[in-house]
Amino acid sequence: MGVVNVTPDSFSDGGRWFTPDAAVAHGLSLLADGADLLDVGGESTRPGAARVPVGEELDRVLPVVRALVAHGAVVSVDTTRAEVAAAAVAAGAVVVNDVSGGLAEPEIHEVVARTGVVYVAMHWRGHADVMDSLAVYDDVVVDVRRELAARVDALRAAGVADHQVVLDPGLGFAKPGAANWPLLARLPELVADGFPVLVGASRKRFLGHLLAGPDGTPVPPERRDGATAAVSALAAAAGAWCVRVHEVRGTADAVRVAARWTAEAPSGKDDR
Ligand code: PMM
Repeated sequence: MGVVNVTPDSFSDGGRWFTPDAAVAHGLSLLADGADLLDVGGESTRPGAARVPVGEELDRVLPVVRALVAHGAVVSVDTTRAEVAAAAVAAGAVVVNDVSGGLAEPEIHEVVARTGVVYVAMHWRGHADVMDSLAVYDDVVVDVRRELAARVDALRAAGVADHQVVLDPGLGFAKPGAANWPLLARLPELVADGFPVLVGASRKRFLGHLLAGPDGTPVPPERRDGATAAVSALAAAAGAWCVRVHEVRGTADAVRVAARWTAEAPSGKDDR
C-alpha cells in the first residue's frame, strides 16, 4: 500500500503532494514502483496535529480518489470520518482505512456495512493532540489485541462481515517508541487472531530513534526507508497481509524476497 498524503503537514512527507495534480502524479509513480493499493488521506495524524474541517478533508481527498480510480488504481481512503468514507467510496475507493477503528465516528461502520468495502481497523486510543498521554499498557501486545477484538465486536454489531475486516496494531499511535517493537516481534500473535493484518511502520519515529547516531539525534524521516523495507520484509514473513509505506520500490522488492524465502521454508509437515 503506497501512501498518498494530500496534507500540508504529515510528519514524513507533509506538503510535498498537496495539490490534486501533484498527489495524482505521486500516486501513479507509486503504482509504477509496484504498489498494489494507494491510500489517499486528507488529514494528518502526526502527534500533536490539529483536526481539519470535514469540508476541507473532502476537498483534498475526493478529486485525488476520482482521478486515481480513473487511472485504474485500487484506492483506499485514510479517514476517521463517516461522511468522508461514504463520499470516497462513492468516488470509487474500495477500502476504508480508519486509524480510529471506528472510535472517532462509530457511524463509519454503518457506511462499511452498507457499501460492502474492505475496512482497516487500526488500534487507536485518541486523536493526535492527546494520544501521547494515553500510551499506558500492561502488556502492549495483549492490550492491543484485546482492544482490536472489541472493535471487531462493534463492526459485527453494525452488520459488517468478517471478510471485510483487516486489523492493524497502530504503530506509533499512542505507542511510546519501545512499545512498537514487541508489536512487531510478536506479530504472529495478532496474525493468529484470524484477520488479515496491515502494518504501518513507514518512516515512523521509532525507526528514527533506532538509527540515531551517537548523540541520540533521530535520523530524519526520509532516511528511514531502508529500515522501513526491513520491517516490511520481516512483517511479510511473519504473515502480514499488507504494509503501508511511503517509498514503495524498496518495500516491494523486500516483500518479494520475503515471499520467495518463506515459499522455500519447511512447511511444518515432516516429509523427509
Ligand atoms: N499511519 C499513519 C496514517 N495512516 N493507517 C494505518 N492503517 N496504519 C498506520 O500505521 C497509519 C495509517 C501515519 O503515517 P503518515 O502520516 O505518514 O501517513
